[in-house]
Amino acid sequence: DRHKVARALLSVFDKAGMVDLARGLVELGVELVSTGGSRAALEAANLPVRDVSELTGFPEIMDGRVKTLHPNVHGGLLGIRADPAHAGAMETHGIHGIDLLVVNLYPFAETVASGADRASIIENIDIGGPAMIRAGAKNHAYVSVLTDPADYTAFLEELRENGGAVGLERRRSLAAKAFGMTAAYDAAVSTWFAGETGDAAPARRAFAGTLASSLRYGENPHQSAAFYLDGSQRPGVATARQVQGKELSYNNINDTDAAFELVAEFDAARTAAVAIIKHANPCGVAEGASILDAYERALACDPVSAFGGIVALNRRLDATSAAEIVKVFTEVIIAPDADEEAIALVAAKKNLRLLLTGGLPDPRAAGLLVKSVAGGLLVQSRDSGTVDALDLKVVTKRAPSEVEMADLRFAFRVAKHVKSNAIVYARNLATVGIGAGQMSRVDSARIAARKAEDAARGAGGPVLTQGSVVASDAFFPFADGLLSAVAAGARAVIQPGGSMRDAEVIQAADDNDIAMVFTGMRHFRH
Ligand code: 93A
Repeated sequence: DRHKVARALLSVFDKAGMVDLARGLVELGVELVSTGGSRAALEAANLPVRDVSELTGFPEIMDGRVKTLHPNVHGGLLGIRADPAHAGAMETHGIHGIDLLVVNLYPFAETVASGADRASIIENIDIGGPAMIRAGAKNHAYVSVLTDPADYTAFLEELRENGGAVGLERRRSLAAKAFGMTAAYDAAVSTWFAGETGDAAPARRAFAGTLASSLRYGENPHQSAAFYLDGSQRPGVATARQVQGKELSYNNINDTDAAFELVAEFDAARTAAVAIIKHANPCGVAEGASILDAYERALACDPVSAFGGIVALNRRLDATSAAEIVKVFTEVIIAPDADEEAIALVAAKKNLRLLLTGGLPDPRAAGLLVKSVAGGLLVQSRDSGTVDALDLKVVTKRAPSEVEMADLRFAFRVAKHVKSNAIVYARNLATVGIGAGQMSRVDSARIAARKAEDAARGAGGPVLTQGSVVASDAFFPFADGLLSAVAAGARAVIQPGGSMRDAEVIQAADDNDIAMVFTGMRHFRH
């Protein structure tokens, strides 16, 4: 099952290790063929090499878009030497077999990551490289395909030990690696396109991603887990710099993402905002005059749940805020940036992770969300709806006051990031009670109100739902959910509307002098 390597085609973007490999091949009597840049590098090292144009009888054209896409190359890679018809075709057309292919591709993901323009990104979609890699890997019965410079040394060693021949086992494992590489490459291209268009349908196979890290375990210790990058470079937990602290766990990553996407809903130029997250749901969110002010008000919503939580900021972490945050046991702090003094304060808590993202993700940006179900993947565009873009309609006799309106917008912004059914009470641009993930909306309303009572008891202060506003992520199917909010003391309501019983719900609001606005947009989240 050994196959002698007589001729090699080298066409690499990343030239690392190529000259050493080529020198070893020449010493073993292998003939080298190569494309423009690779050939120049080999010639500069004084190695004998023929240009691929000699093989094809065709120059590189269209700025290199067509250089190896030719039957003399692909016939040489795909021909079954032992098949008389294939061998005859090679003879007739003067096609010489290629036994070794050394290729690595145009750096597509790196070009996207560098922030390059569309034209450069498109130009860095390698076509000829993957075509050759797939051809050679398919014909691994004869062809060895090297796609990773890390494999060069061991490959040369095997050749040297076997008189210039390579075994089937290695050819097969190189083929497996090659197809994995081209699959991941095309997944990155597809993910980029889908991210641009926000259209989920073409992306059904787009989620190979690039392995960022193997995690110690998954949601539970008996589950294995890994973290992949999707190449979008969206600022957040995947691309953040971890300044300090323990390794992030699966749950940390999930919760930190929820926290940062929520806080990114608040334009940092307009206001400071802080979100505290537990089990992917917020237990306190507030805007504030400063990060410190926002943090203190967010914490007041549910200080019991905030223990062991994740804190996300929409602005730079300053020293005074850091000093307050570290007083409460916190798993992760994520912020666009941090002062040196703040970093020093966090350093006192060795395990606390500090993540700096360099910026906020755009809440309106297109992108995809993926979730697996038995036997399938569910893919959808991200919920990029924001309350700012909505046409809010007052549906009650009483219109909300200006202060109520600001609180309603705030509450609806938060409700988008609370698992359904979501009920959010807010007052003075801070949450005062959050009900999440219940099977009935009335239960979410009751839980939110009860949490506000608990917080009031803990603080020895008034129950803050009195005179608050309330947001619901979806319409109230019956008046009972609204009446429960009224009972808790809410004075204004924001909800999508659209229930069969809207009239009944509006009537209940009017009977209680409640101001209500419809958004026309639902924010389910599961
Ligand atoms: O532009 S391509 O898609 N068209 C081709 O025919 C082709 N053949 C090889 N890109 C092509 N390649 C790629 O060129 C290889 O995958 C490799 O990354 C690069 C090597 O070019 P050079 O040797 O000129 O530096």
